[in-house]
Amino acid sequence: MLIKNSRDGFIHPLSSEITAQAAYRDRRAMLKLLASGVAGAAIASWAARDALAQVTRPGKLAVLAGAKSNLPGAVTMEKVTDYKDATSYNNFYEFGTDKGDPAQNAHTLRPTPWTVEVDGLVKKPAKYSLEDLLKLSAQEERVYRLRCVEGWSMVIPWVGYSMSKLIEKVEPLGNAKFVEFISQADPKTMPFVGSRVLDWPYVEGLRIDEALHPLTLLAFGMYGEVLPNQNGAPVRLVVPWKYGFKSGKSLVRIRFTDREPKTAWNKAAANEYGFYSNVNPDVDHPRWSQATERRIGEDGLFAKKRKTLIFNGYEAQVGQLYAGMDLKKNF
Ligand SMILES: Nc1nc2c(c(=O)[nH]1)N[C@H]1C(S)=C(S)[C@@H](COP(=O)(O)O)O[C@H]1N2
Ligand SMILES: [Mo]
Repeated sequence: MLIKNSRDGFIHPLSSEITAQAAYRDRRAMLKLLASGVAGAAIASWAARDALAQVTRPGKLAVLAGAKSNLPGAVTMEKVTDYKDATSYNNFYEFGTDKGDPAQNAHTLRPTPWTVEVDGLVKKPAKYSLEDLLKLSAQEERVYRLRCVEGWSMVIPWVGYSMSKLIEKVEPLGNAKFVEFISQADPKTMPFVGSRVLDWPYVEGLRIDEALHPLTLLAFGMYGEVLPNQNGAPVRLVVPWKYGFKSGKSLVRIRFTDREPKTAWNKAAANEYGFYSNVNPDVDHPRWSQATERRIGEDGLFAKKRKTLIFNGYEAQVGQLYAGMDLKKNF
């Protein structure tokens, strides 16, 4: 159900009614979705995945099926990173700063129930339940490279749809120039929220044309399954031509603004993490080179480092967004 803001004249359902009937309705909604086979994709709600597991595949998570994307650049032929590596080597500072911390600690994240508030400079602000977001558009699988600013990369088959689908729904106003992506910051379920590494919540931002670019993915799953908690369940962004930190996890709010958002990493160290943060082998991080990268899973003794590509290899798709800009100044 789409819970619209009451200022639009829509009324919030009683919260007691939501909690009392949540389990039943989620299950029913999920079964309906599965039966309707939305765009050929089986979509499971998080709330109901245990129920689904019992019904269809004992012991396994519900499968988030997605047809392979036809979007130019959205699927690479490179070897996909092992699931184990992609789910045990993570950055998710809300759960600790070591690469193994999120896999250890993120079991306390509560991806259900979940709502994402979309507001700011839009004609139709709304709170979307996870189920509504899942229904908004057909899911597709996109195999993207993701390049971390720290010098490593992975190749991950994400499942989701273009962020532009959601943007079109809320109808941004003419003066909306930027989009702010705000992650959940719940000290009860996220043990490192409150630590002083970052100013919480984790905030990221894009220019609106970057957010509208079809490659910008709103992701709900990976490897054909719902997102594991440590990878940003239940919904995150994936912006494949930018350093990994631009891809905010566990999003709860998406806000349209007329000013460049103050992002968490830019606030922490403006000289190290610019607003754009496009992958660029020619602009070194002040403390290390960005010319090469290590592909996770290939880090044996004789593993060659790979050359980092401008825009992470997506220049043909996104280069024109930055025509005429000095990429060394706007790093
Ligand atoms: N909320 C939140 N989102 C985040 C981060 C984080 O610490 N908190 N880390 C970012 C960084 S630095 C990277 S490289 C990617 C890692 O995503 P992955 O663990 O799914 O590979 O998530 C990004 N999104
Ligand atoms: Mo990163």
